[in-house]
Amino acid sequence: MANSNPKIRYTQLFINNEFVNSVSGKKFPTVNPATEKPIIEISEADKADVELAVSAAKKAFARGSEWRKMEPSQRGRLMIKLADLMKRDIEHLANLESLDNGKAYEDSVFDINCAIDTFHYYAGWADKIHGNTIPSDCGFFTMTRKEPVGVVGQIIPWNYPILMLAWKWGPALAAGCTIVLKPAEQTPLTALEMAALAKEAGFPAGVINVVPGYGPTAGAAIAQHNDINKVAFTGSTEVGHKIMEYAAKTNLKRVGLELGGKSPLVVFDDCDLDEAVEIAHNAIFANHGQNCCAGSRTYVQAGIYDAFVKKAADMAKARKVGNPFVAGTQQGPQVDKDMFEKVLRMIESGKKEGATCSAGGARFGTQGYFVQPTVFSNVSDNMTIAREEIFGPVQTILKFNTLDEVIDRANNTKYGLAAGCITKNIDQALTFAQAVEAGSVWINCYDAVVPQAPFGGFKQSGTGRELGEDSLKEYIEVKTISIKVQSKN
Ligand code: TXE
Repeated sequence: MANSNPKIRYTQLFINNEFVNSVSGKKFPTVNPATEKPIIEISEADKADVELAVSAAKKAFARGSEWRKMEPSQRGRLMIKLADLMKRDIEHLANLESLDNGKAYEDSVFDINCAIDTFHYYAGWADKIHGNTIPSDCGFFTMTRKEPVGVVGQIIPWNYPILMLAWKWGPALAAGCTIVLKPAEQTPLTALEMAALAKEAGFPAGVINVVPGYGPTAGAAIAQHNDINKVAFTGSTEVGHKIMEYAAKTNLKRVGLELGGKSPLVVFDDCDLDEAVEIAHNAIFANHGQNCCAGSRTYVQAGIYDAFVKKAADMAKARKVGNPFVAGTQQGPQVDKDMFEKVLRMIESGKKEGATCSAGGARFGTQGYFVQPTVFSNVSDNMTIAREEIFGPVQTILKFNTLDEVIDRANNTKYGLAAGCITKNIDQALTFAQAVEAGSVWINCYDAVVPQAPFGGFKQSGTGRELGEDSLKEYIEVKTISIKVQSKN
């Protein structure tokens, strides 16, 4: 049941299966975005704590360790156990998530169920990661072995705290890696709770370590650490550039990046208008617009443009904004003051640059980081709101005439995370799907993200893939073993 005052059990770092204070003794507050008030103080990790976490993870990965000797199927069973514990505690986890992040309680429950599905999916992989025997030249018997990359660093954002954790832990644990995870400073509560559940599930000490703290200190220490063999990062494109640089300047660790987007959703005039308006609405307003693959450029064909704008504005005006713990709330606050102010700045730029504000356009209420669901029409491609990631509840609706034209315009961005189109014409849909530069393309739907299918970006939306078999590859080294044979047969 929704409860805006859940008991917070863990506020310290989690290293080697123990909750400990940070070396410096420093703490930082985590803030409730619905009230702007601090919730509690959390131990703040920096370089010295990352050092301890990495040595615990290294020890847990050492040859002969309990984790290295564990049967692969048992790794899978531990993940199933973790998923079972999440199910047991789903209400508590959802309350912590909503308190810390501001998303509606029901949305937190949905995210946690997706996280559980992710663990189930990767649990099934644990004993199915195997190499090949290869018919090789020159009289060798050749085989490949797939081995975990070792200690991995994982830096996650605040928009889907538990879900991003599951996307990172799932493939890493299935592959047999050990983990140092830094949650976002805005939302550390559920990562610490998940650490406790991992211990209860039976993961050996050091396999999972959680170090809440800030990006330039704890995050950078992870990305620069010479004993971390891979870093997986989800966050801004700006910090993505830094992560690559840190890796380049230290040990050339493998880098997986899932970054920003400005994803086009194209609505053709043969669509069912009401259905299209609803898909486009959810594509941008879900999670308050704080979604890397949000459909943040809605391209609508000229013939239906005016009717679409009217319905989209009506739907935005009807969206229920408010207390995340009240049933029926669709939109809570933006995650923090910085994001709130960024969204309001972007709204002002839309007005200044000449777009028509068809709904919303201001703060919602007087307390908490709430923003009115906002719709801009008559948007052109060169406006700031059409080029930059807003990461807020702001729909920008652009007009187009032809398929060729809209493909060019959709691709005219540094990003390439996702794209969508709504049409009854299969040729049109497939032409668009093949031509658009994006890691995921959704036809007559949006946000169809499932554990089984890869997710990730073209261009500056990232490198590598999460979810599906592709994500596993990011946590695996392939070793080729060749044996000289006496005679070929
Ligand atoms: O991201 P940051 P912020 C986009 C979105 C948003 C903007 C800024 O447009 O408005 O980014 O958000 C850690 N070394 N996305 O400031 O800073 C940080 O502590 C190592 C898209 O929150 O990238 C946190 O854990 N780590 C996105 C994580 O990086 C560093 C989700 C994300 O924070 C670091 C979030 C450093 N130097 C924002 N600096 C998506 N792809 O879903 C920060 N961090």
